[in-house]
Amino acid sequence: MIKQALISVSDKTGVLDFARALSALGVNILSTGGTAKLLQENGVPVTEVADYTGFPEMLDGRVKTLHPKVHGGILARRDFPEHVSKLQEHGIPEIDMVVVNLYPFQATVAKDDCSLEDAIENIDIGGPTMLRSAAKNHRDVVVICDPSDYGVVLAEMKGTGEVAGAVSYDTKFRLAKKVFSHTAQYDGAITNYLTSLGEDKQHATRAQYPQTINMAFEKVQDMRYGENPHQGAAFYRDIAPVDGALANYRQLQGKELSYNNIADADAAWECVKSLGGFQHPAGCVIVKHANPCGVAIGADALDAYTRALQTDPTSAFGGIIAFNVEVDGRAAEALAKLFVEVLIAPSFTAEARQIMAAKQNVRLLEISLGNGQNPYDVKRVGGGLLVQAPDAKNVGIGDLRVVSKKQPTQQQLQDLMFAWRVAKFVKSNAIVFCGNGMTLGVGAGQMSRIDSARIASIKAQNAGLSLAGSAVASDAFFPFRDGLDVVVDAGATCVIHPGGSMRDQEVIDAADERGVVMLYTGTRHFRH
Ligand code: 93A
Repeated sequence: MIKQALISVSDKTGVLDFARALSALGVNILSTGGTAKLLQENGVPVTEVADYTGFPEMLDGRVKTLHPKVHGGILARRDFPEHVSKLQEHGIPEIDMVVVNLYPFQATVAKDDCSLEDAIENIDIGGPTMLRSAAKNHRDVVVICDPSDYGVVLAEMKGTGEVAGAVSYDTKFRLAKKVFSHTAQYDGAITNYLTSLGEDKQHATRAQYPQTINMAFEKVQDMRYGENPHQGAAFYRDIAPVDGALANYRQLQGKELSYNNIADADAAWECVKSLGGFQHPAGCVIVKHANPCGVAIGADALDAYTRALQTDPTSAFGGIIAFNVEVDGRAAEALAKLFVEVLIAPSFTAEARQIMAAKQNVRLLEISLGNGQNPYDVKRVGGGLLVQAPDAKNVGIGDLRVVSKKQPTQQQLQDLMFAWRVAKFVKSNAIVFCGNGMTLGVGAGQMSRIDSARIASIKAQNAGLSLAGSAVASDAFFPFRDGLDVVVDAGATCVIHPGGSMRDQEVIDAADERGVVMLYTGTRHFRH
């Protein structure tokens, strides 16, 4: 039976209704200053902790609840007679429920003008202490650190479970686990912040990469296996995934996602999200083994898909396909003819869903478009972690520099921009031939740029696509003229790459000699 609850919350969402309901169930409520005031003003009977302990809140609120009458009441084991008699000896009533959420440390340090002083004052001490006490003693104490749990707890208290008016052990255990994960994250955020401060300890000179990095993830699902069947695996997502991130997916139908599905879906989704701003509104990306094997823009989903599929219909078999526009019935009909593992789009029309329902194995993922950026891009290496800023750079027309004698036409500029955008998502060394808003040949993941160029042109040939007059992008500069000769021999008439090689002049001269257009981006897009 819950007879007494302590409520002390910074985020006051939903707390008034919850406290009112507790009070109606006969629970005695203790509260700290601000929370008590809110309850009192709204007619909920409450005792201030200061009156309860006989000690005023002191030191600007730094000491409010750190008192044996509070912690004894939370931590005493109800099944240990010595604990129970100790409480009686000192006149300490039991506290059966703790409802606390913490000073907003993360939100405080996220502000540009936050001083070290502000940050420190927002390190909650009493709150986590109560949460941890209650979570440790979860067998007898209900602990709530998240307003979204108020409803569940109330429902159990009102219901007629094992013991009428009681919260089940399973719920208490779940809430306790949540608390330790919450306080660990909170301490992690404090460590990240403090170890990012420079010599002068001022917020203004915070390093982007702190001395320690604490990152918190929560499990979405176990998977049958990892990259290969002998590897176990699970998928975890950020506690709060950024807007538009793959981890926000809503699966509408289909088998469980596999490890490789999720990895490839991410590659497809990131690529298709970057296809905005071209002359056609719809974009489609087909991914196989983490590389785009067909990318196109088009008038609508069907048009973009039809064109993307032309690049490499063989590899597209069993692929992952992403759109940046709604998938309608016409597109779904075409898609239903191909063996597809995963389809991703911001939305599917009812008609499209009906058509795909006949292919229950296809996983349908809905994710809203967004432009959130993960703060870190990480890669595990033996015994460590490589951390970098994500490759968020999207080169614009204004960043380009024409280095050849020949000037590009408008159409060439568009095609070069498109090829460059796609090349960013192709594993290095990347060579991408494009024309008219679609990929014509993709060479990926080769140790030699020349081999990537040769492969891209062979693939175009295999697909029956002509490279005559095509645009080509190379994710890094051409170190010698030989790579350029291969793409021009294949039919390219305009080339885009970062520039910056020791032999830039040799390569520019080659472009002029061959009579092709050449542009520099000044930016490289290695992807490994
Ligand atoms: O300053 S504290 O670290 N010291 C305490 O003893 C203490 N007790 C509760 N912070 C403390 N709290 C926190 O006060 C709670 O975690 C909660 O976030 C906040 C609620 O204060 P109020 O009820 O005055 O708005």
